[in-house]
Amino acid sequence: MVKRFEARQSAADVCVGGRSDMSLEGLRRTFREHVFYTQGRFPMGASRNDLYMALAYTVRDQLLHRWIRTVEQLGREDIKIVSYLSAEFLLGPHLENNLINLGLYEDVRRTAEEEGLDIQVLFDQEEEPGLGNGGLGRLAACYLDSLATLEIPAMGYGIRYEFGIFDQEIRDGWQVEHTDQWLRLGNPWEIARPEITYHVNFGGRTEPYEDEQGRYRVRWIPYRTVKGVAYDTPILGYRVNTCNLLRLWKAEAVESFEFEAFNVGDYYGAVDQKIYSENITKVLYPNDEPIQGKQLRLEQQYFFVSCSLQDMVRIYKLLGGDLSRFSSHFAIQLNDTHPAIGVAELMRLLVDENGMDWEPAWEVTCNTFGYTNHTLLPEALEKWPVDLFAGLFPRHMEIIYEINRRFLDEVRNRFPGDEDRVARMSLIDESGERYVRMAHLACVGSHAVNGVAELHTRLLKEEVLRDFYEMMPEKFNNKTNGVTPRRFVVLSNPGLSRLITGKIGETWVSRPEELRRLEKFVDDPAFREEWRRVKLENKKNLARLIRERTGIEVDPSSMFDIQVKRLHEYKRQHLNVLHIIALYNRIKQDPAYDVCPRTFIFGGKAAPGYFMAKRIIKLINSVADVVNHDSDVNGRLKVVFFPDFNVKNAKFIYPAADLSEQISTAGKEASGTGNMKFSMNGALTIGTLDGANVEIREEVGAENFFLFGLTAEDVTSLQKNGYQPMEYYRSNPELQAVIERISSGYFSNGDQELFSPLVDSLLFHDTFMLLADFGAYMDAQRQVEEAYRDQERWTRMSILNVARMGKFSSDRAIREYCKDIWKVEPVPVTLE
Ligand code: GLG
Repeated sequence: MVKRFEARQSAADVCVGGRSDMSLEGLRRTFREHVFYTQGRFPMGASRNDLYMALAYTVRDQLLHRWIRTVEQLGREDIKIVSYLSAEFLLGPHLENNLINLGLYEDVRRTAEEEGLDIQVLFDQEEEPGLGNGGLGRLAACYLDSLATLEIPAMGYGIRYEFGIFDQEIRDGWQVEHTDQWLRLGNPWEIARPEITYHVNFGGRTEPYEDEQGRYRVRWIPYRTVKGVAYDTPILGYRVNTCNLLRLWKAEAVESFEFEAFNVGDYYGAVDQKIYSENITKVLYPNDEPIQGKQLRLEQQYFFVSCSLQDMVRIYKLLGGDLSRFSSHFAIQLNDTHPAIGVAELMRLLVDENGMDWEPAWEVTCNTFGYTNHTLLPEALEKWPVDLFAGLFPRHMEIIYEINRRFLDEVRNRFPGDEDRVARMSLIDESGERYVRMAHLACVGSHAVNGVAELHTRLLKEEVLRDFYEMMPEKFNNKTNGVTPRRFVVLSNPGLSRLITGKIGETWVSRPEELRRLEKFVDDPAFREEWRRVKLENKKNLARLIRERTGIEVDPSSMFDIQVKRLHEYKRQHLNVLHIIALYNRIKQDPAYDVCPRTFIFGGKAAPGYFMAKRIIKLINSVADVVNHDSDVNGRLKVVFFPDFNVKNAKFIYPAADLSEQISTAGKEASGTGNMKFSMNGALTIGTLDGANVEIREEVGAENFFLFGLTAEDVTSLQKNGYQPMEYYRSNPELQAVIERISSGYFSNGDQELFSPLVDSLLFHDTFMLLADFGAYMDAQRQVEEAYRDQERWTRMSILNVARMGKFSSDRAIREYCKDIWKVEPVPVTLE
């Protein structure tokens, strides 16, 4: 603080002609300096990693000036800051993205070339920070990109997992997991802030006391304390100076505390504590759904939430802010219920630690938080056993009981005599073993609750959160997801980006609504020709990568039919497989059958403990083995399971797709975001009326979308009336033949057991109604084939998809959050 003035001066000094010099000469000099002074190598002795690190530092130097200026802005009292709390941030590699946002891509590529380096090789060297499972974590990353691009002062808060999502290997057709060691070679994108630390408490008991004014107070006497250390990553916006902060917390031991309180003279005991403490941020839980009852997971959640809230309170107090006005300085968004314990923690900080009375503290809390729900699956609603919760957080448990007592009074007031409703809405589930319901806590403690697609929000209001909607309809709103066109078009699909920019200029990158201007070129045959050429190039690139990673040869002129996403029964990768087998059967029956040549590409990770999902991976690979080597098929169909799908290799996958598979059971996928990434890259969608598919279809036009299947309403009523998968099976001979192929052991060297769990589940339960949708899916695939055979028609549809996808930019989504929920405005950053 004291040094502020001097520091600012020296920042300016450093930036003139120093490492922030953006000229080619300056970049080259900085790069060489980093090879020597940072990596400690002569150019001759530098490894590929040394060169990558030096380049990363060269680019980071360009960010720092912007970053420091932005952080200074965050320290202004008169602005409002968005705080995005998320247990996951699936960022993907930084280097290429930062080059694009800085506008330095070409210069740096050329400079590297002059130094004799292939920049792609250096991009490849970067380990991606896989600090998320899938859509939810990647959404958080897209939102950080958009917040910075829209010049919104914002911070992301999360966990610095030492091991992110596991690396997936496919061995003998099965998924094998390997630890993700992303920090092994160092992380040039983060700056450790060992001075910014907080203590986080666990366990113990509470104790009432009287404060100086004679007021009743409670203090928490914890059993154990862990230290959180801040690690900061700069998040630069596209072609702006705003460079926001992602602050991730690492857990460390509070050594002195351990020695004094518990382990006097017991050195090994103290080391035990160290290991225990550090465990908290060791590894990301590799589940797409909440992990019920795992203490460490709950500790992770509280750990990062407590550090983050303490950080905000500290920042606010530094500014001289009065805590009763906290919500005018911070808008906190809860990304799902993972950080929902923040509601109780902010109350504790305000009431216990800062002497506020309950009512004003509650008002501040509700005005501060917004809650985004990401799921409709009832089993995915997070709840914690009361015993576990109270054991770890005795004070929070009391606070939650008090919140609940007051809240249920209101419910009783509004709905007198309706004790069923009271039980349904309670923050505590008392129907059997007692649980804390995190979604209820989040709803009650927030001023805004949103779903992530129109259909999803409607179903939240009608089903999952219906009671809450009836009582406080004003809180509910929809925020359809979006994805950043910087990473998912500009970075991933340079060919298409060039083609588009050549036609309509480059403003579409920050204003994708302008893509509409492409529509007028749809009748231009030369443009369509170019469009196809770009797609073919992308397919060739992916074909090369597939050969490298799997050894499978695929034909880039065949239709690339792609499904990449987490493996989950509701996403129905196995419905896709049923279609493949049906086509295969037709060929086997008549080798002259005129099938449209297709390459089916799958990718995605299964939760390590998810038996069925892993079996589906095995099935895909087993079908691939047979189909790819059958001489009757003769290469017309190919099946590929692309291993280790992640943000890094996604950039080769979305741009190469002709067809995007979005075939979840209606009413199960909250939104989906992969659906958007495909369509923005010119793939056509075959999909159900689920999640954001509904809105994508509305935007691109029903005639440019292959729709099939049950609606969410159909699914519900079928379920109610007792769904019988067998009926569908009996009435469809093609379906019977497909199932027979699998259960006969045809794909498993005669082993009839291997896939029987899958087959039995389909025939006797079929929770996700594959059999009910099979016929409609086959018909829709037939239409796909017809359309694809007419390449001119297909290209038109593809162009229109891209032209009409503007709505699904995360910039649009973030603008809506800013206006409706956070009430924040852009604050442009100047570099003096
Ligand atoms: C969830 C949902 C997705 C959604 C994503 C982001 O399942 O449908 O697109 O969040 O809102 N767990 C997820 O990935």
